[in-house]
Amino acid sequence: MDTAEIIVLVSGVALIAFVIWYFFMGEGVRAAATVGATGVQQINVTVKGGYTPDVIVVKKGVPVELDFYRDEASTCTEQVVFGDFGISRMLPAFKTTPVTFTPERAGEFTFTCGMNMVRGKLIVEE
Ligand SMILES: [Cu+2]
Repeated sequence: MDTAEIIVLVSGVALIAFVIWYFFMGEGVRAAATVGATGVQQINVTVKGGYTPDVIVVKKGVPVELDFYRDEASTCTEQVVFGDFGISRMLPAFKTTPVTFTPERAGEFTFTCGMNMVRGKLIVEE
């Protein structure tokens, strides 16, 4: 093989890897909150260039505690906003910040960073 063939081969493999990553990761990570002994639906969310999980399923009328661990110092994600719930919180880097509220209506709600760039979805079920 000469250099040109190697370059073609390497970029082909990289493209395939990207396509696989795109289709599997593009769907996002979905998680349901678990109800603890205190009756609160708790879930841990890692903040690093996005939210993991980025689709969170909770039940209506039950208090929710989302514990955001911000695993980066990039200013993009320093704030999380739940517009539909009138909530906005600063997330200090490398710390866990709890966001608590009780969803009183079912539906799909978007939460974002302060610039509306990084997004996640909260699904409230009946
Ligand atoms: Cu941002």
